[in-house]
Amino acid sequence: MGRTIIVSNRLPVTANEEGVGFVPSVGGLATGLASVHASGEGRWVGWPGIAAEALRGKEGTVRRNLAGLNCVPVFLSSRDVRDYYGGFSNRTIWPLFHYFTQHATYNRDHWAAYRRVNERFAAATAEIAEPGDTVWVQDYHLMLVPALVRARLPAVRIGFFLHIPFPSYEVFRLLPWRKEILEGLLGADLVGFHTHDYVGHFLDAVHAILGRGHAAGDVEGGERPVRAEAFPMGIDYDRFRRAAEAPAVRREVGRIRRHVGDRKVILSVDRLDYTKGVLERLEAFDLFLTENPSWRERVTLVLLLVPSRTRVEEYRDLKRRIDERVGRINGRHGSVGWVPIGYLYRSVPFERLVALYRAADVALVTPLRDGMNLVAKEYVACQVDGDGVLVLSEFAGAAQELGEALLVNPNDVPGMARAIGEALEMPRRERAERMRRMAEWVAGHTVEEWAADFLAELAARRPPDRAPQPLGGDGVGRLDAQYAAAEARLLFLDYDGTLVPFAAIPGGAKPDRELRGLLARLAEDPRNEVVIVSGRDRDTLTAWLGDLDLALVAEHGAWVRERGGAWRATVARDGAWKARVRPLLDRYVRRTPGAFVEEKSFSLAWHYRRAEPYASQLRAPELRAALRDLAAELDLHVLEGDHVLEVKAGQFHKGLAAARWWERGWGFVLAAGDDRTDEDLFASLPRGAWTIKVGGGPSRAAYRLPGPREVRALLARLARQR
Ligand code: GDG
Repeated sequence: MGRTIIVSNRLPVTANEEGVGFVPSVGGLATGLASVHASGEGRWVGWPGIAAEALRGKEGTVRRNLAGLNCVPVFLSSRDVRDYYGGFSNRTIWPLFHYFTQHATYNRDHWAAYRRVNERFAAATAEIAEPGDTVWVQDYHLMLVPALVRARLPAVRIGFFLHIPFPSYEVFRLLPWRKEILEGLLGADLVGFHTHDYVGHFLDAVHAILGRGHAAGDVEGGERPVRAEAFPMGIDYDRFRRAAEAPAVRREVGRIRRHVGDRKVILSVDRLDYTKGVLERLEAFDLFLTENPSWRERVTLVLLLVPSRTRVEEYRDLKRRIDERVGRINGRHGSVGWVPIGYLYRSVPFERLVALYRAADVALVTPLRDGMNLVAKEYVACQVDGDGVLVLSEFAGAAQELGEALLVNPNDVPGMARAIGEALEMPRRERAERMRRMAEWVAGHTVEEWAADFLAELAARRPPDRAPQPLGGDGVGRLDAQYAAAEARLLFLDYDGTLVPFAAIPGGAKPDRELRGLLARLAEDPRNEVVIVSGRDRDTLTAWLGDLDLALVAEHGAWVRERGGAWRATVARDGAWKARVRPLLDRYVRRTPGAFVEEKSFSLAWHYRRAEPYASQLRAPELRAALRDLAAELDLHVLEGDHVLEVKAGQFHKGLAAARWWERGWGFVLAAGDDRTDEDLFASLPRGAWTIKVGGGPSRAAYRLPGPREVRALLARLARQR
């Protein structure tokens, strides 16, 4: 196995201005990935946390010193930091992905900086990555990096993990650069999120915006398979557990306890951010005290807020409002001997944080939106006495794992006030039972396992070299040579998506002059047999191509017209089944705006290319399921093509239809097609045939061409050879 290269906005260490000293960053990510990074030859690519201007002339020293820690710096100027980090990352993506659309700005300069900086991260990564290495990109600052690295190193394994929520399609689509962001992410082999909801939202967006569906989390189409999956991040459970039991922390807990006397302690810990729901939380505490005067003087809320993004207007404004509200609550409810809210606006050392966790009777973790929220898990890990109650927002990713918490809707202030009361008055046995279950979960799903699971899934991804190879260079030379040398050549060409691009309605894909000329020239050569193998009906093929000297296969092999011959059916005709199926398809047409039914002699096709992607994404699987029983009863086959479900009776497919040409010996056989029905054709061909998948997605074909334009270019070259 190769090395693992982690790529994140920040390195796990921060440089000082001399570029010689480094302070470790202690966030959850740094600890979680420490084991990955420490093991063997790994590298970590990121920003050393200090603007390039301050390090001018010392870059070499920084680079060398960081190399000793297996770290590779990406230097960012203060302008880069302002526009890429403070700008696009934190004023566009952060608010939008947390559903704060009112705070999101759409600034083109910020976007340009984001692209530029993502390019730089990709270049730095590509410079050190080798075939066999695994690249693991972290978080919303670097969403373009997977595709940018892929463009430079097609064979490397790339993973991406998003630490914040992925919003629903209706919110994501507000982003002017939504397409670029998705394409950036799809450069990865595996895209990870904290919860299944986020995975679902991401797949919805990929389908609606890029038109690429998915089967059980595997995104369809594209050059390589891409998988989206949930990997809920955990914490370093043992580290918190050990710290909570350490003598120094015990002493600190004793001091806190002595200080608050027999009052209950409610704890709240966040980075100061509008997503955290601090104002609503304060309002709930206020209401709780108003409605429950008996609790006055008997409870203290410790509000720990870590300063963050202090230069951004919204954050300064929020800080002012929190200060005011804390003052108001303390003024209104407090007494000479009791301050309801102990307010700390700073960061505290790790041991002190752990002591606060352990001392707290209740943790109030009520963000309006949070990707995961590690504070909730850390609180659980620190309850070494098996006591304590967690009140948790249902909008934190953690809520999906910690179902024994008291779950609240942070917008429902009275509901939160009630939950505070419930938490304070919960019987000891119930508290212990709930905490025991949560602790078991947190202990069993640590951050180390999170990283290991993600990397194991990434390693299990199908190696890209088993997919069709791009047809170019050497391949083209051999193909041309074999064609030139062959006395008898057989060419199977699918029509829609292969020779012409898809049209919104089936009638819109008529062959143009260039195509007809091209086919005529190929057919003219006495050594060639050209067969158009299509899903279309006979009449259309006759009208469009009937005058050329071609063989035609219609309706996926149900009809064959040899050169100069007449149409002949390959299966017996019995249309009785249609009367049963048609009403079902019609019902789904009425329920799916834009969908329509095409009737062919042996089949009925339900097309949804023009349908609203969101609706068809719901309806197509529903219809497929509804057809299943009917198909079993009437002995029908349901085929899935590109944006079409087709029902047919009898056994016929493109591969069976092609068999009639095998009697003759051929020196050159080529088949090109773009959808699933062409896979039957590819599978039926003898070894040595040139099979070409047109467009993205997995295929049995040996080669791949991007689209109809490239197919035509290939055919034109062959036609010129004579
Ligand atoms: C993202 C997502 C997701 C806090 N105050 C102090 C302190 N902390 C530590 C906590 C905890 C971390 O900061 C905060 O973790 P969160 O999970 O709440 O949020 P972020 O890491 O900022 O952000 C989030 C996470 O990524 C992981 O994927 O859960 O949803 O937004 O570890 O302990 N640490 C110390 N002093 C403090 O005052 N020492």
